[in-house]
Amino acid sequence: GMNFKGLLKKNWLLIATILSVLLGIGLGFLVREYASFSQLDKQYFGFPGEILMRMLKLVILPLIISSMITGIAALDSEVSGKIGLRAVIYYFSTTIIAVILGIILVMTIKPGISQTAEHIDREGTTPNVTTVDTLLDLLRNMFPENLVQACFQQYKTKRKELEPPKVSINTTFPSLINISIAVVENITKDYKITGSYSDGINVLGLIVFCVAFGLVIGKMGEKGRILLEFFDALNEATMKLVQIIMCYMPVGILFLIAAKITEVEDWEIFRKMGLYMVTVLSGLAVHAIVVLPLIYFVIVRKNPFTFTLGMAQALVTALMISSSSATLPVTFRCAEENNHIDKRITRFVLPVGATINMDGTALYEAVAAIFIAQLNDYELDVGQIVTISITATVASVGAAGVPNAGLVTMVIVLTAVGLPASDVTLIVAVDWLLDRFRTMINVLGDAYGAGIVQKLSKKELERMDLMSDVDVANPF
Ligand code: DAS
Repeated sequence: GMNFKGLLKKNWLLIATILSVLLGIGLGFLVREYASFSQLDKQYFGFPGEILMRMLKLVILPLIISSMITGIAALDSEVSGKIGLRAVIYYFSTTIIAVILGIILVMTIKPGISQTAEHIDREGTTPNVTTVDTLLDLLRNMFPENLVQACFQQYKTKRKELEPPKVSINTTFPSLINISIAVVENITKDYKITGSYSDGINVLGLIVFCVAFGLVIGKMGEKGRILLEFFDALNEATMKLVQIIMCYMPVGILFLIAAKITEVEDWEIFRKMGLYMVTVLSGLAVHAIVVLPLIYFVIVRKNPFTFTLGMAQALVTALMISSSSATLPVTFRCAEENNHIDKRITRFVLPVGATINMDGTALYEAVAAIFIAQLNDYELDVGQIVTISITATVASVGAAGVPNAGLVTMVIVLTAVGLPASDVTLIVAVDWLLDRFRTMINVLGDAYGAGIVQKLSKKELERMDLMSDVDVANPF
């Protein structure tokens, strides 16, 4: 239950956060107009915001580990399998709906047709990775070879361009052997695949490990209890820490947004890219206001907008910091405290969702790819549109919950239909803005998922409550 004081405090925080956004925008424009800042001073200006980001990122690791392990161990494996399956079905179907919605909108609005490509700067290169590379990396990251390393690095395939080899075929007597050598060399000539690690928590690997670990602990009986108690205490302590960090949030957000506004260099780009942004934003809006609430209403039979309102603090946070991973602590609090979702559900559905369920990103990737095709006067056939749907889904699963991740995985979608990967540069300029909104929808999708999976799993949860001699929501 929630007392009045708690309710007041939460609303106070939300009001303070929204006020800090408005103040930040005001301050940003004031500083822009009246202060002459050098590049270096700008960095100092954003410093309080940087501290907020650091604190949020700091708690991700203990939060994911403690919530996943206790969440899984508290469910018996048959039930957790069912809940997991329901979650995955929800993630997948809503992502596909988002992609289809995006495709319909971009094909109707046609933002890329009225513009001409000369307006846009086409410089720059992007890393050369294929769909297969990304899929394999996804699997590799699910099975980290080093658990400690997984806490700060993830595996990423890089391709290094090589000098084209000199293929010499004896043209007078081309034997089968030297023709096949030439073919093999031709296929492998351009790039050397180099495995490497890059910064960023390997959330997927940690999740896989925690699920397995939680299952094992749940089966261990008395001995497992010690570990369970430890992780449960860790979870509670981390959430207390989150509560403290959230008090600092209005200050951090004020400076984050103010600093961002002083940094924007080219407002003109917004006029140029206006229709494209309208397409993405209206798609995200329809998904958030119509699609998700409708699914929720049909299944849960409760007011979806009360649910969305309950997530407000998490949504504002996502909008401001454009990272679903870093928003996770706030998502947890809103889902559990305001929307009263069972901890056994949130502990599982939210961390996994923050990593693989990105409706906003999927919608954005589909729209952006077709927008780029339109800019290039490139006619897409049905097969290519299907390819875009599939790769946009893969790209959204593969994107980490960090700022601008979707822009990087965009390369997969473009190369899959033969569009130049370097065209990502066309949409870079406005990504800092679109990233915020798609992250907000990513977070909202995770929260709705928790609400829906809870409803679908009502029977199992009740049965567990009855059957168990201990209180399962709090097994200690
Ligand atoms: N901003 C990322 C997120 O946290 C994903 C993206 O870049 O699309 O959701």
